[in-house]
Amino acid sequence: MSTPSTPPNLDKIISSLKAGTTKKILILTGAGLSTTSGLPDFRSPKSGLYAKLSPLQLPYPEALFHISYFKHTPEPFYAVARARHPGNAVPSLAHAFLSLLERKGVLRFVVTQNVDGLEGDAGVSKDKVLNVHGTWGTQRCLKCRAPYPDVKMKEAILAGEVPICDQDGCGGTVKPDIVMFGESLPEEFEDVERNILPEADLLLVMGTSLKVAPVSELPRKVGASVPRVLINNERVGDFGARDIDVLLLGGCDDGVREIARGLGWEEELEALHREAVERKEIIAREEGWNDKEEGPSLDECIAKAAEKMKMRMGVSEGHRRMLEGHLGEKLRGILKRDT
Ligand code: CNA
Repeated sequence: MSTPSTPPNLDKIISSLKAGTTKKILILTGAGLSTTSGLPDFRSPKSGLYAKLSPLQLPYPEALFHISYFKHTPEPFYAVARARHPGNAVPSLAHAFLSLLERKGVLRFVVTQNVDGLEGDAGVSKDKVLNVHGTWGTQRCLKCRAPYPDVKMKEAILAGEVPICDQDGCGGTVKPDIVMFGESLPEEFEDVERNILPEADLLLVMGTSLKVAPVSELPRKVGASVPRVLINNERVGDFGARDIDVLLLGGCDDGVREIARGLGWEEELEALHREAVERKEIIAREEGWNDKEEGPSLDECIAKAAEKMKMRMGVSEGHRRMLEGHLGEKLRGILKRDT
């Protein structure tokens, strides 16, 4: 961590937690929470997904997750799905920290932009979490909206193939229930803004670049007297603009360990983490997700997909320009999920 000793504002927060006066923590998380679980984020300069996509010649990196692009070209999404799917990923220490806060009775709510479900795997109750960008947990046909069986979805992901609806005569593309760019957020997000955010007595933001609206606006909407803690590799949003802000710049796991240590909860946190990892490993084995060591890496998936795309679609400079023209207006400007 960049902070050699506990910052004074963090000391105050720790004292307030110990005294029982902080008891309604609202947490906002992003992809950085899961990078130590082996799932790459989007925007980290070298390891992030966007930095690796150039072989696919997408009009924009975000096109991979844009509903307009996915509707006519789902192949790249599924080609990299295996290396990004959480089936075989285990919760990080930071995920376990969310569960610990719930056990201690101080967790009001978690809003996660992640689609990996690892907070649930760590033991956080379903009613305490909003997966504001959906999850990989379920899937349905884009055309007829029929749910698609988990087993078939798993087969398609492991093969890097596009799953096709199995309803008679449909043939539509299947999409996991994640919220892509250009799709609406769940209504519950409004409920968070209206009812949960005003009650919160602490905001903890972890592992997000705060680049995706409208979730990125949450920290600004928290009352001026409410402490805001950021645990992230870099400073993001308007963190640091308020005197009472606490910035723990560094890894999420290191940040939560520092807080847990201050509270005397470190051993409990480690134990909770170990249990969550063991639990998830059993589930992953039972569900038949291959060991990651045996599966292709993200770079390999991308190289293979690029080759396939070239062969199947004759991707050329001209084709790329045509796609750019088609999608340009939709994808330019600030990328937003619709509210
Ligand atoms: P992002 O834009 O990629 O930002 C990630 C942020 O986390 C950056 O600021 C990084 O510096 C920081 N970071 C990365 N690793 C760590 C770490 N170990 N400790 C501390 N900080 C770290 O991702 P956002 O979540 O902000 O963007 C929102 C998108 C990303 C959501 O719609 C997600 O669906 C999507 N996404 C989700 C996953 C997942 O579910 N695991 C993975 C990749 C992308």
